[in-house]
Amino acid sequence: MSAQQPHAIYLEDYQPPAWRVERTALRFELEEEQALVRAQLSISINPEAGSRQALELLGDDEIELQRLSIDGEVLCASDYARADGRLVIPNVPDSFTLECVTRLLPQQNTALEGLYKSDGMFCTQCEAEGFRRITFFPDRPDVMSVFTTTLVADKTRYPVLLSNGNPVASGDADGGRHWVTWEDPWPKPSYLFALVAGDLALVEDHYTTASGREVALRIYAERKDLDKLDHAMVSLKNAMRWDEQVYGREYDLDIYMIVAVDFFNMGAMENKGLNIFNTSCVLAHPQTTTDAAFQRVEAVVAHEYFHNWSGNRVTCRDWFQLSLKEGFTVFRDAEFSADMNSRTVKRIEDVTLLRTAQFAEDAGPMAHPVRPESYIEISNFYTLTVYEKGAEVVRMLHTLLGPELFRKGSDLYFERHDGQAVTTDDFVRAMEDVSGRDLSQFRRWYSQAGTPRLNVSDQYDAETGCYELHVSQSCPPSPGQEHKLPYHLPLAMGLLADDGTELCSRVLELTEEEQVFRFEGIPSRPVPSLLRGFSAPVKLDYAYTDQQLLMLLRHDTDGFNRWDAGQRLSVRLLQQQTEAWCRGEPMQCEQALVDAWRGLLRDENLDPAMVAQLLRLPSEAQLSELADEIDVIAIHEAREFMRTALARALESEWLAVYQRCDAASGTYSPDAASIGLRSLKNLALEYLIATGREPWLELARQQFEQSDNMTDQQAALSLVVHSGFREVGAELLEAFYLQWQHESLVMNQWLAIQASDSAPGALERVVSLSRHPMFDMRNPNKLRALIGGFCGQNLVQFHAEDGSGYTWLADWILKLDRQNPQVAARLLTPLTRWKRYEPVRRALMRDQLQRMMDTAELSADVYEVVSKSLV
Ligand code: B3K
Ligand code: ZN
Repeated sequence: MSAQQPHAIYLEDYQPPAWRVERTALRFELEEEQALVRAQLSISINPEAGSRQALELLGDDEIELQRLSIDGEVLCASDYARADGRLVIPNVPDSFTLECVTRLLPQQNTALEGLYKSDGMFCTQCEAEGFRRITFFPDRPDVMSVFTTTLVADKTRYPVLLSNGNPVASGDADGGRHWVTWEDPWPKPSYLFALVAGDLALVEDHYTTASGREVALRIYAERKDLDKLDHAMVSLKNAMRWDEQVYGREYDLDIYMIVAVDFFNMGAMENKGLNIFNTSCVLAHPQTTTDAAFQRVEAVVAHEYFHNWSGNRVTCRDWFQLSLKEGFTVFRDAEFSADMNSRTVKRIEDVTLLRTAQFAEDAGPMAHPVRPESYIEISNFYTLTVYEKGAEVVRMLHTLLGPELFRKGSDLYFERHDGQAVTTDDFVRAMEDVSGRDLSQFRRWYSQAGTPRLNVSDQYDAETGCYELHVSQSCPPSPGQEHKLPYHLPLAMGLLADDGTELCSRVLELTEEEQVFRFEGIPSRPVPSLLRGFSAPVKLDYAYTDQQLLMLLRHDTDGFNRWDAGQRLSVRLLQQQTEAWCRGEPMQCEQALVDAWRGLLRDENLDPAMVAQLLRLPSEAQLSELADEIDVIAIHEAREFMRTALARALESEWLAVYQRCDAASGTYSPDAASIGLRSLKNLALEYLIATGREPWLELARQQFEQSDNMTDQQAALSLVVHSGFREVGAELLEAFYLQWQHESLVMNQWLAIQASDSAPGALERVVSLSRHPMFDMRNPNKLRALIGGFCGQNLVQFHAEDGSGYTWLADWILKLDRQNPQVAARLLTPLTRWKRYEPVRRALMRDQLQRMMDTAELSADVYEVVSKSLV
């Protein structure tokens, strides 16, 4: 148990800030041993606050306060109190300038929050509460200030000095140092502050906005990575154009900068005018980057750019409102990616993530509403629920209102709240105001946690031609929420005749616990295609027959539901095999499925990207989420059995498809059509390898050696490493290492592929990799590759029956917690799901949680996750 139990913060306790900070002038003296920060804050009383209060600034206990003055008068220790991350000054005038000098040790900052060093360059991460590690400030998003920042540093080591806004002055200083002053005219919360100092190279381009404003676009990285920035630049320009066309939003500064850093806790950060990116989300080159990573770069560059409006110009009142900016921005970036690539494939990928990981979160101990009611450590709430489910909630508004009204609503929201810090309620109100609709029941999506369940049954009267759908909804209890009220949701659907003809398509609105929808003039008993496009983040049950699913897989006009029909069928058959395996009975592969897949493989008119999605079996993680009680081994065995059976039964089809796609792929290009061809080609190779036959091993080896792009090379590598061909796997790993040892991001993949290898001896392998020079425990990307790869992608081995995987993870968490609590808490996720497993593993997982709980001095981050998991 930690010495001092961290306490929770509640949404209902929100109070407007007592003080405002109109202007903030910062001066950073960056040195090798330390950084000195002088902050001058123009503070005045907030007329909107209830009553006058003492001035309270937030500042981490670790920072050294060197001097504090008010209007030039230095304060002595008795003039203020400093404790528990706060600095309280009781006697201050109504309006004054506070000056504060702090001393920091960025070189020792391993938490990567606040000011820290990444590979010799200074950089910052302030969201959510990093600014208080730099200086004392009302570090909360509803205090918005105009920032001016001066950076002073050695000119040779740090020729590039960047901060938010525009550079307004610069010059040389004594001792080989230089300085630059940046001014950001837009008031912003402290979480959007950023600085970078380093020896960086850049690519530069420019963009002319719709209204004719010229914007310089600069992407900075280490010199060796200069050839990997083109894709990010193209993506940025596409995103800028798209936001003008689709949302009418223009960029508002003269410069837009992105900086790539290797040590970063998450993907990227939308600091005003100066985005800081994890290298993994910005660098891209055909030879070193996979298609998936190319698409991720495009999506993340767009996401951070879109935040300039949904997040920066209009920001969050408090951190409970995080989904206001994140849910909306994820919805925006998903639509952007859908427009740039294949809409259906993007939707399938997003829904798969939601169903696999967000549904699991919703069913676990950390379940929380899209707008949480309380938190201990806000970093733990940058979750799939806030981001992905939050985006689904915005998507439902889009569906309910239709595109025109939704656009009117977003226009009103941006106009009404420009320059303000607001709430999810304000967002919904804008949608209500333009549509005249009452969305009060819809707001439950923000306040109730858990994944709702829809139960659908139907009735058909052949004489009257009347068809009825009976829909009931419910939502399971979640921590602190025993009973849920019914949701308001759009249920997009269609009716198909037996031969696949579409009889009608509609969006039904659900508001009641039980509802009946009637359709007249239906000539014969139809097959319903339900929840088209995944119109709401729910689980839907309807007693489809296998025949009906096969018909939908062939004929549904909704591409998403075609895929979903196939998934439902695969899930059903896999669940049957899992049960057979548990009973010790032989497993079987349904001939109807083989025939349906053969049809898809032989149809050359289908979109390869879509076929690749249709022929992918649901993952072990997704099957686990769907299980009543997770039996990791049974799921693995059933899936392997099915994969091998489908591989062997369709061997000649897989080969034909492999050859067809290979012949059709020209030189590498990351466009949607080429990506689709590669994805089907590599899926075919996966099944060929799964036959266990030697010729296909040679085919994979050839692809590994001859391909001109990382997508194909890495696919071949991982297929061989994860196959029974152990010796060749080891050989390819070695060759890959020798080829790419100087590319850190490629080496992360090399670590992840090995970590997710489920063959016996996996724990020994990851233990030895953790001592490999390529691994660096201070770098979150390496941690995610190795520890995340083992615990999240290697389910059979992580869940080894002796509990060794759990102990290994807990050991890591305890070690990492002292270094980087945020990453430690995140890596802990697999253990939080302990209640879902069978009794033996359940107990072993719980033991490790308890062991962590009994450890003195856990960070608030890890404490919150562990303590909530043990309830
Ligand atoms: N807003 C940042 C996330 C910050 C996470 C802080 N722990 C990236 C994004 O969502 O765009
Ligand atoms: Zn975001």
